Amino acid sequence: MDNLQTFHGPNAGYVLELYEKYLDDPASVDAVTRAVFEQWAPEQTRAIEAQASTPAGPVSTDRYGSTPSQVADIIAATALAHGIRSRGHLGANLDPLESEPLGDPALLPETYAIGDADLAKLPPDVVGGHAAEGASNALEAINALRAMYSGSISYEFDQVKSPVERNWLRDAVGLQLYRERLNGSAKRKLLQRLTRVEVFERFLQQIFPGQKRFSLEGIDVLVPMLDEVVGGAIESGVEEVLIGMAHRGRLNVLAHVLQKPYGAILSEFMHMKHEEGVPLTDSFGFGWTGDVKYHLGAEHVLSQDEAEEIGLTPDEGVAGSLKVELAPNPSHLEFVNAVVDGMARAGQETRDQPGFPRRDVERAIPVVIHGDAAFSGEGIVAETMNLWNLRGYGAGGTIHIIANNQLGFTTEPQDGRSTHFASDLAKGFEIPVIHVNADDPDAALTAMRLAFAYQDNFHKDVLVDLVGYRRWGHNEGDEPAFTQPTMYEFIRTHPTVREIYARQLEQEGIVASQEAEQMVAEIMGELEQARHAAESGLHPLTPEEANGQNGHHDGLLVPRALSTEQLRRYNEELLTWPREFSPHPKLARLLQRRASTLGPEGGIDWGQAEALAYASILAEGTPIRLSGQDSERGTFSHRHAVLHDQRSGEGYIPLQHLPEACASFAIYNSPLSEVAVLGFEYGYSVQAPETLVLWEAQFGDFANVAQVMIDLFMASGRAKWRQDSSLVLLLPHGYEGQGPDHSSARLERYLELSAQDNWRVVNCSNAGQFYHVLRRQAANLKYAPRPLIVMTPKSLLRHPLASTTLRELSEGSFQPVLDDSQAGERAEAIRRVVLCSGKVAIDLLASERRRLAEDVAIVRVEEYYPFPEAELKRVLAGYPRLKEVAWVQEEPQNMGAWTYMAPRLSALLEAKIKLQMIARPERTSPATGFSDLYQSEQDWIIESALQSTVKEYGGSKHGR
Ligand SMILES: Cc1ncc(C[n+]2csc(CCOP(=O)(O)OP(=O)(O)O)c2C)c(N)n1
Repeated sequence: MDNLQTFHGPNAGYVLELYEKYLDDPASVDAVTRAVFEQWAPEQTRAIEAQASTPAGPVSTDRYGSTPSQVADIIAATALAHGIRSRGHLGANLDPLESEPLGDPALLPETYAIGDADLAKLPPDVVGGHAAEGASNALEAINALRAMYSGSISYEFDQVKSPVERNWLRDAVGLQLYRERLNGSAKRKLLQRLTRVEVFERFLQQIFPGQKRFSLEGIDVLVPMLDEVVGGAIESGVEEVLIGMAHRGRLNVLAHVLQKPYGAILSEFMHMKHEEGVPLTDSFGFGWTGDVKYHLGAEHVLSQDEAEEIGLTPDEGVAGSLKVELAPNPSHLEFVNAVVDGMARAGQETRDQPGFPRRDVERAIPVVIHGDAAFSGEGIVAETMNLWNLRGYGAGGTIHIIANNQLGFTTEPQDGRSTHFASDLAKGFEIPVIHVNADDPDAALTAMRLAFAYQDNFHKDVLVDLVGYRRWGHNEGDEPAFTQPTMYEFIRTHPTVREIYARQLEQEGIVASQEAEQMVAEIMGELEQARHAAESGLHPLTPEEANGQNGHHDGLLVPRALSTEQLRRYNEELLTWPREFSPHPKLARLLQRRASTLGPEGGIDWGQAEALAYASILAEGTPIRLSGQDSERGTFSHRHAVLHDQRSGEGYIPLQHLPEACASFAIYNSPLSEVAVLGFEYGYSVQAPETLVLWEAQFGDFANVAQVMIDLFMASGRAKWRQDSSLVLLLPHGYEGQGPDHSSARLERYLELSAQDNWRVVNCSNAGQFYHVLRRQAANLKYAPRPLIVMTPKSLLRHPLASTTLRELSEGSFQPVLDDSQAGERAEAIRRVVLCSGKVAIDLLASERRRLAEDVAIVRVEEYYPFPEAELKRVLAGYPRLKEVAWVQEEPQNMGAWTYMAPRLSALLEAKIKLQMIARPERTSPATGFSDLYQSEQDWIIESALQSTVKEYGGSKHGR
């Protein structure tokens, strides 16, 4: 077989693969190939094996031409077919702007030294699959294959690790399972839909020229694609579709997918005529300042008529069964992704039984629409995609759509990403990718159907890269030709997808020549009517808006007190595990210490108080979800919520086995991410308002990696979008000489964001206070939902002065201010009150110098926000001869609570009382990296606080 020389590297590999298949089962290859292999001798196989190990190189046509053979042609045709199946996307016609695809030698017949004439002589079976069906030769089959894999739709599946899924995907494409042949009426409906999308944008452009609307035009087909998801969801019995998307096309999605009335959108535009961002009135008191219209969310329960409009037949459309929700989001691109996944996860879980929540992934599906520039550029995208297969964070398969208009504001892909496709990042997460040309509505709907079916079958993430263009500038006030002149020259004369589709339907005789224009006129008329209606009335204020209370209450509900017997029972149950279960003996001993702390002498530490709080909350029917890095054990080895059997490694979670518990307890070690995890937990808490959701930072300062979630969702979501969350942040905080980055949880960040009753910020100085604040949070989930920010301790976790007693847990309640219990009888003698919080308070209380400082009282501010004005006044009034109040903090002056406390204390203190401040000097870094400097600073703080006159900072030999 001379012609074997023509096979190099991969080509020879194919021969072997086929030959091996043949040896295994002769029937597994087609008849022609089988006939050839039947004549092969073993030495020919060896020759091929030798060739398979040599590098691939171009095959000389001469050489090939001089040694044509049936085998060579079969192998070449098979290899070409394989090339098209696996690399077709590189040659696909994906760009409505008609750029050349990247191309690849694997797609070219000449790479395999075969021509059309040779292919035409071969049977179609050599190409195989669905492409071969109905073809009369291999050339026709190859052409059919090209249309399938390199047409206006193409696929990347090789990154999918599961062979079952890969085969499913290949079959779905090969057998064209999701390419529906639409009948005439379905095509008309689709044209009607595309007309709505386009006319809506055109109308806004006409009436409000230059106003930002972030038009969808160029990727209009996104709306019918979302219809496809909604239709699929109804058919699959999904209860909720949760959508996250940025500005692009949002108004269109609001109008047509969320069914927000045209009139409501138009009146928002009219209002914005005056001044963007100014709310209807500025007197909203406790928390409603609004957001621009393209950030707002919406909810909609689909009606029967709407189901029919998107093509569902009456018997399919189960009216009222599906809620579609668009999450509100800030300008900050892509951050909503994690929030939406968290919402979907919450929607899938039932939490009214002990143990982990029960999950039904069919109940809610997340759909996230990305920008092409943002998808590649923003790290939150990768962090969120990493969640999909994690026990605690999987959202049951997110459907991703890249609304790929090939520009990011003015930046072109070659400046915006290092990879060829906008979607390439997803491949690292084993997510199948479908690329599709946005000017081909049939292909776009096929892509969406396939994506939905994959999600529905496997409950894993899937991505559609919808390649289109942007008809206008980034926003409508922009001139795109400043920066992309040639692109926009092309776009100017490029027909819209509606026009393209209308022409196609006219040619097919499905619509008459004037009908498409008639559709335009009708929808224009509808919009015109909506405009008149909107002009005649502005939004009325709701009573909540009008009275400015917006969910604000002057006090919070106080949780029910628990008897000591009840708490003892919980304690006992938490220290019980199955007889055959054996945790680490040292840990078992450590935990059993918790049995000895219930007497009057106390000793209940942080971990124990926390566990008792959770037990009591679960017994009251409130579910709990706690996550964070290493939170199961606790970074400081203090929680041990999950025990591990020393033989099997199996986990046991006592809080899931409490006999009294009547709600779920979920606890997860999170991946090493702050922003995605915190966003996820925020979303979860929004969607599961009855659940106490807690996120714990490893050290408090790492929370600034998630600053976007804190600023734009937690702190202001309620004021902008009326989005309620009761998410709790546990932020380890305190100066213990560990250097700049493990000391401060940057309390100042939370305090500067505190306003309009947006959340609660506490720094508890003992375990009892922590227990009570958790219980207070749980008791107010419905009545006054607000996030809770807790500075949590490290060394105080086990400090005797920070421990509590059973009686305190049973009889006490959370105190925003703790007076000095030892100063009561010396009240007349007190000249100075030291105000402080958290760990420094314990340092002061524990100091030797305290005995000498007889005229000093140490008062702890346990709650910063809401500012405990009345409590502070009451406590200070107990010291009638007070001369000065010193605010003491470990943080530098420009950090910590000082800048928050100073004006508030000044306003509260009588003029004759001096306000002092004791803190480290202003610094750029929260703490020193030198332990001796740390210690001398700390000594200076304690020493200065516990004497009557505050010395200038200078206690350190290192100086300022
Ligand atoms: C985190 C963040 N950085 C910067 C911006 C400013 N910005 C708004 S839109 C935009 C371009 C986005 O491009 P792309 O993701 O492709 O979406 P498109 O607007 O093209 O639909 C930029 C840079 C932003 N909104 N968010």
